[in-house]
Amino acid sequence: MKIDIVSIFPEYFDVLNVSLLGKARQSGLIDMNVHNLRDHAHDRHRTVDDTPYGGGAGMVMKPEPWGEALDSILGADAVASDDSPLVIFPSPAGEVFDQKMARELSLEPALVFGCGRYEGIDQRVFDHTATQARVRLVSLGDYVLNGGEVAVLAMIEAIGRLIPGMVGNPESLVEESHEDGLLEYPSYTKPATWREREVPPVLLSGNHGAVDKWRHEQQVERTRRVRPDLLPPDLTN
Ligand code: 6GU
Repeated sequence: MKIDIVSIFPEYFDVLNVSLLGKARQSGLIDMNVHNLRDHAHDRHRTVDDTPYGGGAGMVMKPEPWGEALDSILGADAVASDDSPLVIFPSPAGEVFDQKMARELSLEPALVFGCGRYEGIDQRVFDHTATQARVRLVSLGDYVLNGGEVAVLAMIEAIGRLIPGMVGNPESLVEESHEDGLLEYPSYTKPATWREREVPPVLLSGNHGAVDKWRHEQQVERTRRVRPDLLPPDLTN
């Protein structure tokens, strides 16, 4: 998978050189390039923002540096089609990111992330980019971050670990929270007693059927308690 990131803080993405994602880059599974938006601002101060038309608080990111940066990645003459790269603008005004979206995005050959700061990016950047590529605005959830960088780190971690060839044990991917729509069951390891707390006896029983049943019950109970909004209709009540 090819990943391009545009940001005024490229250092945020240095962390993607470590751990599993770092290995995926070294192995060539992920080809990632981070671009500094300021390289596309040509005034003396390399300005990327300005005051909003119509007034109001904060600053808006100017369209020209964004246009030049995205042209350099997509090609200035690119025409949007089903085969175009997918450009994701992290935004609290976007559709909410979830495991299903992470799965979809892990199948994309080319992703571009455009990280806005300040009060946002001039709307014409989204409208113009949609003529050159596929565009989605994506939010991490209902809270406000100062910019898209941290959101993109989270998205890349969620997407990257789903790319075929990424995780050592593919089973560990399906047995997690959200993959089956429920939260995950509690896990235990040795010792069997710790600070007078016992591991649930069923897990020591060797009865795999009983273990599976117990784990599923735990998933349903936990989901009902913490995230009732996730419960499928047949498990509601
Ligand atoms: Cl994707 N961006 C920003 N700036 N804030 C957010 C977000 C994204 N998702 C939740 N809050």
